[in-house]
Amino acid sequence: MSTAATPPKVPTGSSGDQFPTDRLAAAYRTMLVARATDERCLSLQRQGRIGFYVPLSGQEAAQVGSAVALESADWVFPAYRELAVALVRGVPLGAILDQLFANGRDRTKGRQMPNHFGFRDQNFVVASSPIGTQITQAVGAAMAARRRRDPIATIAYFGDGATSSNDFHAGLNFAGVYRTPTIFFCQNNGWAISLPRERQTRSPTLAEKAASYGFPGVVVDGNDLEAVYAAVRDARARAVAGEGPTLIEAQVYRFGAHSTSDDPRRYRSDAQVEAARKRDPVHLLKDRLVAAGLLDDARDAQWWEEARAEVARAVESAEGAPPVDPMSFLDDVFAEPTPRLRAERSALEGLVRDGLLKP
Ligand SMILES: Cc1ncc(C[n+]2csc(CCOP(=O)(O)OP(=O)(O)O)c2C)c(N)n1
Ligand SMILES: [Mg+2]
Repeated sequence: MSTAATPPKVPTGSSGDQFPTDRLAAAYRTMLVARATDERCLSLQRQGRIGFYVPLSGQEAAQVGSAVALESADWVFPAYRELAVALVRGVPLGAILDQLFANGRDRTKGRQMPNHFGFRDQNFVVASSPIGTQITQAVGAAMAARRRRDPIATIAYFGDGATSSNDFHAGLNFAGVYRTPTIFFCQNNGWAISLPRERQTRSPTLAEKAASYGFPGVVVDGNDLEAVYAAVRDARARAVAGEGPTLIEAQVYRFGAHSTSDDPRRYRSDAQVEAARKRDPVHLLKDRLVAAGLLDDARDAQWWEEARAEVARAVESAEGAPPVDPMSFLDDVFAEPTPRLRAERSALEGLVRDGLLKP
């Protein structure tokens, strides 16, 4: 196993309107860890070692830039692609791998769909698969925070496809009427699985939909970490000042498949992907760091090695961890087990005792 150093965590919040220069390197290194996790998890899934994975390559700057702009007391309502947001929130990569392997350390006890993690300690709500449901939840939580005079914001992450959901309308309308402290962060990656952005809506931009709900909508280059940060910082300041919500459309591109269950070659051309890769957010930030005298090729190679080593350590540990205890399957259903649950538990005990149910 490699003994390479662990990449540093990027500090969040408590900063000005501009991305703090002294955090650029740590933000870049978080993006490398996210990219390296994608590379590794895609092959783990193909090898049958994990069941499912949702890659985020191409969306690292949008995710890291937005998450660094938040304060730790804020609440994150993700969709299912926000792995880099979780890392910035301080979620250990190992905890994410534990969920992907559904081992005995997995905080969702192996019951949740892979890649649908949530972390209470980091105010990172469990991922939402039904498109758009997290939008209304983020608005409700923001409303509650305001009633309690909690000076926080909530942020809902969703995609271009989610702007066609019922919950998008319900959430943004309610947020506009009640001026809730909510940041609507749309990562427009051009595709909702196989449905292209131009088939989603006739609106020239997604951001301008905010106007019909009575609050600002802004378009931002989602490949530009510092631009994303500034937009979210601004939206957060408005939110906690009682000025209401903001819709941010971060324009990005999904480089890989929608998920490991998808083959994007069936609906989009290699040429389109290659064109988008010319503005790879990882390369753009590398150029920025090199220009600032903070990075050279040798150090970049070392940081990549350290990112891949962190992923390797997390995979090795998660894969080697004990499995979920089958006797936990019936926990957490009711505070007091019902007679039927008690009967099912003793049947389960019998199966485990007879070796018919192995972890
Ligand atoms: C209510 C609902 N309808 C359909 C689906 C199937 N589905 C899963 S992901 C997805 C596309 C969502 O696209 P977008 O909002 O752009 O997010 P992205 O996956 O691009 O990040 C769809 C249609 C679902 N999960 N929930
Ligand atoms: Mg999309």
